[in-house]
Amino acid sequence: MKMRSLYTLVFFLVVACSAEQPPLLAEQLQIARPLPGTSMGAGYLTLQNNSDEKISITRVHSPELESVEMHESVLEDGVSRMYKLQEVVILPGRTVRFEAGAKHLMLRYRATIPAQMTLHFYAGETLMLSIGATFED
Ligand SMILES: [Cu+2]
Repeated sequence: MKMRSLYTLVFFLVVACSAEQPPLLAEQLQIARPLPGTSMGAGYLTLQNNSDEKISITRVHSPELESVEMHESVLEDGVSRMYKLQEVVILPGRTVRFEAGAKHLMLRYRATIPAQMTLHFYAGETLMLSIGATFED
């Protein structure tokens, strides 16, 4: 995947919780444009748990996209496969990195690629984090 086509900018961070310090922070968001002829692209970021309780992300949703899944790439007998994750647990004070070849967001686009998108991270029914992204070019 070319780095040139793989870039986004975070333009806002909103936390749904009323806590003074956001329990969950996102950093280093990078979203790959879908490969030509496909509707799928990967998303990478770091999630940091600033709270003193574990956070279990069970769902990611974007109104602008067809679907978002949490995936993990695993090397099995020399072949890279990816699996859907039902949850990603972030322990208190720790970070979880979504990156190439490991955990990642799998974004399924609609026919039109949006210039901007929002991603909502849920722990059960609780909205933990909303981030917005826009393609830079
Ligand atoms: Cu995937």
